[in-house]
Amino acid sequence: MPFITQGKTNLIYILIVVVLAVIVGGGILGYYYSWIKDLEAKLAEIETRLPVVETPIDETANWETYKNEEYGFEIKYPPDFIEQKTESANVLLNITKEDRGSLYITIRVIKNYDINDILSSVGEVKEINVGDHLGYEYFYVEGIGTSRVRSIQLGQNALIIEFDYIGDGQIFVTANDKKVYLQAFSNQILSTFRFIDAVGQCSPIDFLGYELVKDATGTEYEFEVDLNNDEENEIVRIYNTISNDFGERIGPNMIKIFTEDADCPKEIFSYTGEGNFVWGTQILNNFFGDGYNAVLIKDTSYAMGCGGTIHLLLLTYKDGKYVTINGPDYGSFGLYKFDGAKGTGNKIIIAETKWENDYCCGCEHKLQFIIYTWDGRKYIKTEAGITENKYLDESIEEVLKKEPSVIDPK
Ligand SMILES: [Ca+2]
Repeated sequence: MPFITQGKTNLIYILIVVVLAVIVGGGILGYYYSWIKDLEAKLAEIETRLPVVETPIDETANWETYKNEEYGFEIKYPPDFIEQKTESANVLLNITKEDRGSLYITIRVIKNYDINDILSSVGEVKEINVGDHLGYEYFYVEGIGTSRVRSIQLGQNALIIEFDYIGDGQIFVTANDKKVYLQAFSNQILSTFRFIDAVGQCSPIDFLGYELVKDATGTEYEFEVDLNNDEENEIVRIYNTISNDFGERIGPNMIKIFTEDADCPKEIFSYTGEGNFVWGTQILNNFFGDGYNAVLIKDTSYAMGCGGTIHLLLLTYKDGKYVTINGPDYGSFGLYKFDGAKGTGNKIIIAETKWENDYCCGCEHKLQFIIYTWDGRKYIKTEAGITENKYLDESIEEVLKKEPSVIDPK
């Protein structure tokens, strides 16, 4: 076979192969591109179906924050509200602004709140829950005003958040129109309400290793008394340590004052005494004549032999704070009497058992009288007389009736 003919034939073959390759390759490429396009189209379709995620704008971000540490909450409100003067001590916040009428926001505390008291004057009341606190919500209409009220129980008291809209009916014709407007406006503000440090606010009332002192009848030493004269009771609880295996109470007594709030008591005072046993307590009205009440705590320590020493400890409120005041000590066979003229606590008469080589528990003895006078800061001790006669079961009043001169200073 001549070489040239062979060469021509080969060229034709090569051309055919190249043309075929282009056709086939182009087809594959074409198919590939169309597949990619199809895929892109499908992706685009999926993308359009996905929801658009945008960072929400916090409209309340630059609002004013009202924070109340006493009741432990905060709430935000738009900055164009202006504060109003208020006469009532119960009002915590009172702000207003003009917007298609007058808008008012008032936050106040109502002591001993009972929702039943307002049921007759409002329509439907809805029970709600705000941060684990029971609450109520209702609307009411009065003249050209429409109000939304949310109350939140704080123990016996309630925090009241009230929104009032006052408009003349030009913009909102019906009461319901006003209600809808007021609801939208107040919802946003109410959504910013929160209790601050709700856990830290409430104090425990039980303490490891301690129990409430009980008297002989099993009554626990827990008193309601208004010590700081704010017309609200505090709870005074007196604890002693739990007895050990030998029936002894080793640690000292503990006195604590809590705010009167069954749901969330707050500890406001704590004192750890010297004695480890409490003989008795008593509430004393206007004890120093300064208008403040006091609680007497007779505490003692275990003693060997014939009785122990009783210490008169007084819990009261002075110079803006709760304080304990040390009164006199006396032997447990002794007697005492609060005898001040203006405020019984200004003078304390003590009658001590006078031992005269006749040491005997439960026997008659003469009594040594001692007068303690309050000087405004502490008790000043003055020794008085010794009785002529011996006594055992008589009260201090009976002894003084028989021997009145015994309290004359020596
Ligand atoms: Ca009080």
